[in-house]
Amino acid sequence: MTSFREWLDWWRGSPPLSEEEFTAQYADLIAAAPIPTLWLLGKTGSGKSSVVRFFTQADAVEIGSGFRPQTTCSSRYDFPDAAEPLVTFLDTRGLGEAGYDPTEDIAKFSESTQLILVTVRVMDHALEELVDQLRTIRKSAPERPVALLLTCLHQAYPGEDHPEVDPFPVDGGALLTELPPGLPENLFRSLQAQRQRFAGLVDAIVPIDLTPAAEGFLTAEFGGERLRATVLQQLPQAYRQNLLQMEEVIKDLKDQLQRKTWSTILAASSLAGTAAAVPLPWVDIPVVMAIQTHLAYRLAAIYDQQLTATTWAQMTGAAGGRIAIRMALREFLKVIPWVGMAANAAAAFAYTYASGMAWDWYFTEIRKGHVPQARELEQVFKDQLARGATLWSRTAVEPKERGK
Ligand SMILES: Nc1nc2c(ncn2[C@@H]2O[C@H](COP(=O)(O)OP(=O)(O)O)[C@@H](O)[C@H]2O)c(=O)[nH]1
Ligand SMILES: [Mg+2]
Repeated sequence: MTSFREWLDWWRGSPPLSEEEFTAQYADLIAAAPIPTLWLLGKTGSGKSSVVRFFTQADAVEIGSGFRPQTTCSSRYDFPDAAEPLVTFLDTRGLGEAGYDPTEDIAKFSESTQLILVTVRVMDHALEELVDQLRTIRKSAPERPVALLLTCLHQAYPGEDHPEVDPFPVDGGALLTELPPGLPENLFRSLQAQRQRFAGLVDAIVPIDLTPAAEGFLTAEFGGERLRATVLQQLPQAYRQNLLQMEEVIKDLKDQLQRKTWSTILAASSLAGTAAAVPLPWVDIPVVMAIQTHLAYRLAAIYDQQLTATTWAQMTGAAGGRIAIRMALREFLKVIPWVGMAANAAAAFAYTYASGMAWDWYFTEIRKGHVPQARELEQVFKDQLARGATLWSRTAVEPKERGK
């Protein structure tokens, strides 16, 4: 199955999976997918939830209710949801508090986390226990990167705004070996002390101030770009793609409902890409079709709409017909320089993305009282197919790196 054209033909003609087959393959697929898992360690109030909010734009209530307990001191938050996450955060609140023993968490999370983010208020120097626990955790997996986030910078210059020009580097591997000149005295001394305290235990140091807009600072996400750059640089290559796609597609979305549906579409597309890219003994391409079907039902549920036989027929006409396939070929040959499995992954991603976005558009129009025509639907599908293909080629790692 090397030729892209062959693959598309076969994909279109393959029989659908039974629900049991799907459930079984799906579990393997989720396990194989490069879904980044960030382990947040820090005292209560040090900014862990603020980091989750920064990356997901989910509101405090959504984040609060989304956490699910895992161990005595840790819980996890899957975005956009636990069934098909794009990114997962582990929150370990016990650190720095008497009696926390990291052994249980090390055993449970060592295999499944690719990056540790330690959150510390820059002016907090009661950190002996935290440092001890981090040392133990670091020893358990020395190759897993650790970034130290120094939060609440403004506490070093109370009553003042952040400097107009951010004095710290955006470089995601910075260890602040040279502090920029002209810092407020308090901040300078605290940064120096933190740097010494965590020397050898962290791979990057990131000064940030993620502030609720209501607090009135000029820059609400001071150092946000630095945080993003650090996470992207420190994560293993294969795990970056979801975060890059989130940045392109949902970062600036104001509409909460659309943020929910678009991230659900991204998660499904990403899984479809994995299904085509990672050779798993018994996960096969029909699972991609099943992912698309399930996605349609999930979107319908979010929009509180019914999926009728008529809407199915309309959508299949727009997304599954000869024209769509020809369009797909043309679009992919333009933007996808890869062949074989890598091209198949791109196709599975873009195809799922386009069908999800077409459904999303359909439900949105229905809500507005407009019943979409087949031609309109076809146009939306075509546009989104091109968008999906571009999105993939801009964010995918080199094929040889995938699955590492
Ligand atoms: N100004 C400012 N407030 C912060 C920062 N980090 C956290 N906070 C605030 O401190 C409180 C606790 O933060 P949270 O993220 O919930 O900490 P967690 O307990 O570690 O999850 C919240 O009111 C946040 O808005 C920061 O960098 N700057
Ligand atoms: Mg929290």
